[in-house]
Amino acid sequence: MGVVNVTPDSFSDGGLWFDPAEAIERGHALIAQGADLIDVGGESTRPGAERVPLDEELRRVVPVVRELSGAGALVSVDTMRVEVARAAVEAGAAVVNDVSGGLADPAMAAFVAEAGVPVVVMHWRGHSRTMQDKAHYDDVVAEVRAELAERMDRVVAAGVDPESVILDPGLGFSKNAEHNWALLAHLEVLTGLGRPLLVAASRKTFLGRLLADDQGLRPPRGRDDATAAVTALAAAAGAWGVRVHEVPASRDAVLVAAAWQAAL
Ligand code: PMM
Repeated sequence: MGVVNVTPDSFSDGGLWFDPAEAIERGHALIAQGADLIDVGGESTRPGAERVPLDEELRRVVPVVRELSGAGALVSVDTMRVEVARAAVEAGAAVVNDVSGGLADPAMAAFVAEAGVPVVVMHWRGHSRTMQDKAHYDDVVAEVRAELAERMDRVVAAGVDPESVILDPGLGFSKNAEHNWALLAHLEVLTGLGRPLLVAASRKTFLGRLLADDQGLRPPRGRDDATAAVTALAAAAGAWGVRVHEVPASRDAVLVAAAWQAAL
């Protein structure tokens, strides 16, 4: 899954694809590089971010979804708002990626059920402004598993076909580096929920911390090789997909993992 953030302020690529024409071009480039799915988002969810007004999110996302879907791409819309999900699906989006797992907008699950599209249900505990205050766990792997199972049950109770649910541990969302590594090291506990698992480590701060030197954290664009390493390990551990900003190295990593698995 290649990321196109149509935002001025996302932590690693904010402003780069804010102009719709640039975002569309970026989406085409990611497909040419081997992305199977393009994730288009108009609201930054970096820690501390304020929410974007609905009209602005619609203005950012819908033209990009329409153009890329119209050109034959498989597009997911990264949104927590049912109005944006609805407009994006009408414009051709094939998947709804709701980082709140249906918690932010109580109407989301019923819409996804009605639209019959797959939905990414991510582990989330609250909006960006306060999410890091909720990064407290006794056993992060067991708690994320239990909360993801509960989110899945909620969307299924609203009518979503269980076969349409993709789960995501939500790396960095109410989680510190130690929590992220624990989740990555125990992906089998999450794939054990029986649904495809999406892993989105790309360029996140825990990688910057891993690669830090005396200048401080490695900046986001210096984290792509580490991202590809996570891709290889996640793929080998049975992840269904990875959400990344730079596609080529992760595409190759997926092929390596598949060949490795096939030879076992
Ligand atoms: N992370 C971000 C945005 N969208 N979607 C899913 N499913 N999982 C994630 O972990 C996730 C996401 C934040 O990263 P970005 O600002 O680079 O897009």
